Amino acid sequence: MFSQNKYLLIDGGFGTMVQKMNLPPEKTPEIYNITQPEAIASIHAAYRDAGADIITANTFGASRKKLPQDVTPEQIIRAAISIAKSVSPRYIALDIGPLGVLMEPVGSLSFEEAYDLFAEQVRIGSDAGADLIIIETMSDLAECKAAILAAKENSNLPVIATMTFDKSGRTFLGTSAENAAISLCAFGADAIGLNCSLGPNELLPIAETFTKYSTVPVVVQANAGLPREENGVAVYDISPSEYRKAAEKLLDCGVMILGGCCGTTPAYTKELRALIDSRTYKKPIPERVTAFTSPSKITILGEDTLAVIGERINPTGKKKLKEALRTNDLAYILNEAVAQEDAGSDALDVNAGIPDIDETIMLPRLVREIQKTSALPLQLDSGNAEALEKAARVYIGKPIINSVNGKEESLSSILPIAKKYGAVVIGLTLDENGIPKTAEERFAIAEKILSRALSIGIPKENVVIDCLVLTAASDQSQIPQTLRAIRMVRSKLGLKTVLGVSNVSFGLPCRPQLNASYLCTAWGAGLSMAIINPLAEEYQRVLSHIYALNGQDVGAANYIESCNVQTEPMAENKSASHTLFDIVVKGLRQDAREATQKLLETKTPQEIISEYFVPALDVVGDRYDKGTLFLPQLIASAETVQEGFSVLKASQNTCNQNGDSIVIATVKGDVHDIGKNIVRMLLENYGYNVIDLGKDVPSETIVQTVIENKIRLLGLSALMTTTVKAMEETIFLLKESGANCKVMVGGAVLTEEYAEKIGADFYAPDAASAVKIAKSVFGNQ
Ligand code: B1M
Repeated sequence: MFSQNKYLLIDGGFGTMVQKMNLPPEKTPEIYNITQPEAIASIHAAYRDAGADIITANTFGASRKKLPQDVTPEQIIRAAISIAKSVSPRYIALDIGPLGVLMEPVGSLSFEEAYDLFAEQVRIGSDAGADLIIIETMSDLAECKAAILAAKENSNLPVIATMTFDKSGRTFLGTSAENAAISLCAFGADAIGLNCSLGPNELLPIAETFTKYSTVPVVVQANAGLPREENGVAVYDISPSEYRKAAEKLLDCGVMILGGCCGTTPAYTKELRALIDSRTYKKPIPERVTAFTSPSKITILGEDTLAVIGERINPTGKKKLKEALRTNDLAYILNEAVAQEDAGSDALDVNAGIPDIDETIMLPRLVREIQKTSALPLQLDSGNAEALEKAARVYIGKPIINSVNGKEESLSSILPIAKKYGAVVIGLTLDENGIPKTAEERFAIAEKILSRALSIGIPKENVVIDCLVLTAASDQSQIPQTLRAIRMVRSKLGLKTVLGVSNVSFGLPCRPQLNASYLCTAWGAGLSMAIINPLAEEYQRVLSHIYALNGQDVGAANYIESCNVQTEPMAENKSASHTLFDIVVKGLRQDAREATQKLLETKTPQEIISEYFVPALDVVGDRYDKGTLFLPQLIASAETVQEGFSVLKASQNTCNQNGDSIVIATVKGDVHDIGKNIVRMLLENYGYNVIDLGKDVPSETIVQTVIENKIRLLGLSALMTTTVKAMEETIFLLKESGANCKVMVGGAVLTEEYAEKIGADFYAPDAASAVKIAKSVFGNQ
């Protein structure tokens, strides 16, 4: 369908059309497939008549997770495809939207659960006669990967995958456009792109990034401009002809498949039809880059740049790490991850290969845990194909696989995994005869690995060659051979290269200095990635020089700064110096309990909250606001506080209850409950009986609880400008009910004046003032 290299047109904003029809309300629009088939068919017919090649069946939310319990995906999807068929379009797409719950590590839905839900939709849709699958409006790379894999493994249909971006050019979970383009290609979609959120003008720069990097056709389904509210309904700010003008620029930059999203009626489709019929598609030539990604980070290897792969999560020669792997000491391993990230690594090597551990369980586990804490891309390091396959499957992003080699067994077992998961694969220049002595022989193995990779469809840029460092102590003549092999691989094959650098000095004195000099030399020969200990001071120094000279350190700013300050020697392992503040900022959940417990020896819980938890969360919130840290890290920090907080709670003496009851809740739409939980702890400490209704609590539930329990003091918390409205509504409802109950409100967005404006009786800027208010209300101060 996409290989014909011709423009294709998808229909437009289905929801917009449903709204216009004023149908009787339903829990989800997919139910209309059963209750209003004629109406749905008429929408499809209108888009078909306007010229759409692809009609999107009404299945966006048809997963078991989102549908009401009394209908099944089977009923909804079969009905939807049959309605779409009834208008005889050119192609019918099974539409798959997000599941509506966040996936691990940000939320609680596992990769396997998400996969199963998508697979069910795919099997039904494919069996019912869909011609293709559109996975759309995704903001989470993990969810997108689960959906694409489910589509590919459970059908033979072509798959379009599109994500949705905000004005910052990132998805809601922090994935940039270039990262999304490269990752979605790696996941194996047949066409990729963007939909929803913004209009075609605003999406143009993102589309340009997609066409720059995508190796498959690019799709754009923009909204009809930016929405504004008119009489409670969203209206969009550009007309069909303006949309066409903007879409022309999208086609100029190489977009092949156009369609519409919110606000685009058949009138827009008609304009797009006329536009694409007036042009011939010219396939853009993508920039073929060697890149690896995680949800919020991407590294693209340049011609002269050097990327650092932290080697400290590889147990070879590391007693403590071996012990940590044996005893499941994740805290130690995550600390290593964070320390290497802090030291400027671009990716982390992850290896779980010790004799008494099942790598097929441990490697995917480490991948999941490290991705919860570190934002860096990972290098999955194993010779065990099954372990690599399992780890690559759950990895969120485009990983590096370390490694394949020239042996037949390795080529036939590892390359298919690299192909399936779109990974960058490291090829070691050794084969059944061991490591060859000459550069020419190593080059020949590199050639063989590349040709085998190409033969199964791995693109050239995804192969990186390791020309292998031997130790100078055993054979000095081998050092120039490796460097020559690097030069040959770079110049003759045009491939990037990698080395485990530190091996060079084995058996010699002053190893760090020798390693650093060798790193410099290898970079000069064309090294692209160095697997090293990034915490070693000598490496740090040489890297700062390389970066200053090759422009990775723009304007040599970091280098100049480092020359101006008296630096302290780098500790071998920073983890020992982590304070509770650092632990929260870094989101090191596993360390929070011990650090909190230790602090309790010298500080009160209130001091720990105000000196460590709150300032650390402020730093995290500030970085989130500035876009230097993303939702997964925000969540990791919040969960770290919750861990520490549970220690504080357990440390509190059970108090005599004074009998006075207080209801507290975080209001509807708001899930921030750390502050409210602190207030609860302190109130309980002062003997109050606290009925904690939790977070995201509807006004009605709060008011009902107050009335039923004859409560005299209600405490409400809200942290977002958008949820203060729910607080106001709750107060209004409470006053209207005539309950004899005072209301105190708290939360970072509130002020004294605002609290008064929304009808609260008291404003509590912190937990201590909440206690003072309670004392004044109950007259026990
Ligand atoms: Co989010 N978040 N968050 N967040 N989060 C904020 C609030 C934000 C300011 C960050 C930022 O952009 N700089 C921003 C809100 C912007 C705004 O509206 N102005 C924001 C956003 C945008 C979001 C999301 C929309 C992000 C997204 O998904 N794209 C999302 C919203 C989800 C939702 O609620 N629908 C979201 C999600 C999350 C996490 C889940 C990751 C996590 C919350 C986990 C949890 O609470 N279980 C989280 C966190 C941790 C924060 C920050 C970093 C920290 C909040 C906090 O716990 N502070 C926050 C930035 C910041 O505030 N620095 C941020 C520490 C706490 C002790 O302070 O709650 O103020 P506070 O409580 C104090 C006082 O205010 C008072 O006493 C407490 C103790 O002294 N107080 C009361 C509070 N409640 C009281 C009630 C009382 C009395 C006193 O009576 C009952």
